[in-house]
Amino acid sequence: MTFYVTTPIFYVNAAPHLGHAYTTIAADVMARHMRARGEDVFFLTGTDEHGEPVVQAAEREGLTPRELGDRNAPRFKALLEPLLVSNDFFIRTSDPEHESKVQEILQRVHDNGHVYKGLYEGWYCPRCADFKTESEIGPDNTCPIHHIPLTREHEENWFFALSSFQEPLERLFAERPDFVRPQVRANEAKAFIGQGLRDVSLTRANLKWGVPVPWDADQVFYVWFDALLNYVTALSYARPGEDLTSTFWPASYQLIGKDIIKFHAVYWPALLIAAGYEVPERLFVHGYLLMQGEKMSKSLGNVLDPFQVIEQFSADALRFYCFREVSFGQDGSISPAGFETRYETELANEYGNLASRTLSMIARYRDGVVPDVALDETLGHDFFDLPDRVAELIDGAELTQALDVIWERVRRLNRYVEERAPWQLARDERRAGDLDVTLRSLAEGLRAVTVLLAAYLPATAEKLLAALGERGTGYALARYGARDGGTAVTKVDQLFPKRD
Ligand code: ME8
Repeated sequence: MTFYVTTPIFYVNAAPHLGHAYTTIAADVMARHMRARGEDVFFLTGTDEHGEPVVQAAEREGLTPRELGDRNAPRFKALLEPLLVSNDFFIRTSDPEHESKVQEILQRVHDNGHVYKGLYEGWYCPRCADFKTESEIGPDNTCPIHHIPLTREHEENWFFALSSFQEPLERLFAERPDFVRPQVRANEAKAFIGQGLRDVSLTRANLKWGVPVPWDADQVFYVWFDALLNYVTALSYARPGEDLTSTFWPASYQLIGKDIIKFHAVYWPALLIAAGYEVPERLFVHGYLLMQGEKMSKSLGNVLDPFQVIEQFSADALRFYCFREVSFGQDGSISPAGFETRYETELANEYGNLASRTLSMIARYRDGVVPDVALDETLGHDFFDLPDRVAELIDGAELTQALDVIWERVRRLNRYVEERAPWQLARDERRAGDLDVTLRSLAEGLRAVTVLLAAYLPATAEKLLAALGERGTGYALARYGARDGGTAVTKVDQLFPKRD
């Protein structure tokens, strides 16, 4: 089975912030989890380099848009390794292969009869690169997202006949209730469609920075159509000499923030149908990371620098915090103080201590070898459906709930240590058998949760699984009881050291 997951491609008008890292980590958690389940995974992320958002930022900095892209795209790319993101490809929409594929696909949309010349007259937000409909205009003709005045546009463009997809889109949402998740976002998209779709500019006349329109040398494609197509074009050139389109399209999951739902839930499926492609299987729309109650965004300036957070707390801690603190799908506030608390109470005290106590007790009481005895079935009862439950939640992109059910088991193991008090059993020779069962059961439970946590905490899991004498990370190892006893284990250094 194949699994194709994507993030939005981010504008290169500024450096990446934690909001961008958030979607990328989410996609990475899904990609890692699916790889462990044995799926053939392709994971795409990248940068959006055309359109006004980039042109205007470049002007402000006294650079050409290409120079700005060449400066900022590497900053987005450079974030991936420290974040432990395992993407298979990084697309830039300035790649010549992308540009020529966009031309080929949109020429087909034109030839299929979905494009005509017309006059655009209306309101436009240059930060969103969005032609706003009446219902999307804020007070005094401002952008409700960026709070800047909208510009009045009057342009002769080539139009995409979006209105002719009214019925196919209504059918798509009716037949596939899971196409857009969570439900509230599907309802939003349906409401937008329900107002009646209007045709939309496919090209721009007053802009030079974009993919040239093959049938009209005076125009470039409107940035959103060029950008959306990245999800398809990347597959045609990500692996030199191979075209992965038939293997991975339609995408299994496209993850986006709620700011760009109209483009992905309305324009995108219509464009795909017009071009003769299947629509993605699922679109998951997450909420905003908020700082001091406001969306974290470069225009508001309330951003956290992910590089700094990684340096301070580690990539694993950041990855964990994002999904533990904010319910994936909803808006949620984050703060440096919140990081601190979760790091100490959950990662260091609950998980880190569980790991170090378990391994050091096996070292001290059983010379570092997991006793080869039967498992404690009572504990097994709390673990038996765990891998299936987590898989089911991740299949629904419920990344916070999946982490919650794993964490409940981390806490269960800590309670088990307290209940069994191995240090007391160790004092009584007659209880040696009980101590054996306890230690083996703890080692099994610890490995099971760690295999499941590997998607969230890849560096920690790698260290801990090595200490548990485990070489694989396959999903079968998430089952309590998957391994016999007799394995040699080693102690670990503190997994989450105290910070100054
Ligand atoms: O919209 N909380 O790019 P962009 C959560 N280029 N997620 C956030 C966030 C926050 N505070 N801030 C940003 C564009 N994001 C287009 C996309 S796709 C074909 C083209 C994340 O740089 C979230 O995923 O403005 C959001 O949708 C995306 O960054 C917007 O990035």
